[in-house]
Amino acid sequence: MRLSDASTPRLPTFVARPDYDRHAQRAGIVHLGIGAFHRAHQAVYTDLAMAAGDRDWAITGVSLRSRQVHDQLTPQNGLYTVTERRPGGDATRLIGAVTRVVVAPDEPGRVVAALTAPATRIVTLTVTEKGYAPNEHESAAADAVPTTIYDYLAAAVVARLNAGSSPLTLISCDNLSNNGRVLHERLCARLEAISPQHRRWFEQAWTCPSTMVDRIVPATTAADLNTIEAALGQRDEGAVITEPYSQWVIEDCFAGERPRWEVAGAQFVTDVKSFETAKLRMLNGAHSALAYLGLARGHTFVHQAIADPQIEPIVSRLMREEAAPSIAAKPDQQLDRYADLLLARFRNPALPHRLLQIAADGSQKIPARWLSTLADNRASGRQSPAILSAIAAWVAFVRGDQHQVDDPKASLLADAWTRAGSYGVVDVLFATPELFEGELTLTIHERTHVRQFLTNFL
Ligand code: CS2
Repeated sequence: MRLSDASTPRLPTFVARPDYDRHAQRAGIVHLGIGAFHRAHQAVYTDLAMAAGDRDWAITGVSLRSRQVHDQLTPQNGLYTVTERRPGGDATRLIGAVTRVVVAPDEPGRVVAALTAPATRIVTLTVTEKGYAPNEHESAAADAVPTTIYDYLAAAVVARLNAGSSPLTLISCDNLSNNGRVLHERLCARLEAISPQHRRWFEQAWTCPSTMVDRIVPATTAADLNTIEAALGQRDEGAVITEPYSQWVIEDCFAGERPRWEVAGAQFVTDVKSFETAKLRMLNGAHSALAYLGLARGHTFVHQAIADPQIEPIVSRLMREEAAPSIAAKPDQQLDRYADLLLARFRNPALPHRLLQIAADGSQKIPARWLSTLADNRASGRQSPAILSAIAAWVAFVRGDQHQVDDPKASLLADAWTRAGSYGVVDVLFATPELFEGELTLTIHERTHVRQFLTNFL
């Protein structure tokens, strides 16, 4: 039996479920990039806000590329379960907030219609770091078929102003520093090329709060789906598995109404910067280091890599002695305690998290995770040997002889190896602006260190 509206009465009683009339809710949110992370994070907050009495915040999920989530959720009327893995046992909740999934390349017009609908007040995005790459053709005709987030959002600005509809709040939920500002600036540039009048309205009335999002969500495996099916007595093709921990810190600047996400623990603050920098540099910085150091030493999962006595001290140092001193922490932000909490989360053996999943898209991730920490430390005269060693593990990884390199710059990286070999590759990657620019390149001294560390990984 497949999970659906009709099957929910037969779910076991341990499954918590929405008690609002989900099909009576209008869609107030359009989400771009409906992957596992959104389903285990923002959709849960919205579901809990509606369970607490908020209305008309159903989510229209948009897949910008593949049909997979559509095919998983549509036969299930948008329903899916979230299972929190705890050492002491699982907790499962049925999520009712997603009522529709649209595949953008198949039906771009429906995506624009959802963004333009008067009931829509918020757009959330999880499109990964590479999803924010600026449009290569800023001057693309306004009536061309949309493909990027900027195409869709610009079309929404134009259509909403022309229809006299309300402005929207656009919330980036990706691991980018200043995610709201990046989105705002790049969308402004796109709009300017279309029409200065629409750009002005966007700047005056729409908002792009910056956010810090945190929850570890490993990709669901076929074995996970079978385990969940055995527990539920029903097949849930859209199931997601995550940790109990969840955090969402949102800059409090909304263009209009919002759900009371605080009922589910979201924090609204005037400035997310210190939360965001701590999360990117400590959690994500440690994660990427675990990925490349761990894969180099033959591990598969995060909890195995953090248990390796050759790796744990490097990761611990990276968090406590390299990242933490670079963060302008708030008085009540205890970064040492934060590092302890992160180590405990990484050690959770109930949630196997593949290092290869984290290793993907390194060229897009390491600027915010390592290179800006390194630049700040350099400017303050602090050494960053743990980061330099992690960089060496990344350089070895992108050679691609042990694992497939899943990265938008994979061919440029492979090329650098072919052209320069193990002696010159560090210079090609870190001394020319092809990949990383400005202060994100490395000094001669730092490159020498990386080259020395690299010999350990070859
Ligand atoms: C991970 C993140 O895949 C990755 O790059 O570092 O997805 C990480 O699990 C989340 O940011 C945790 O909030």
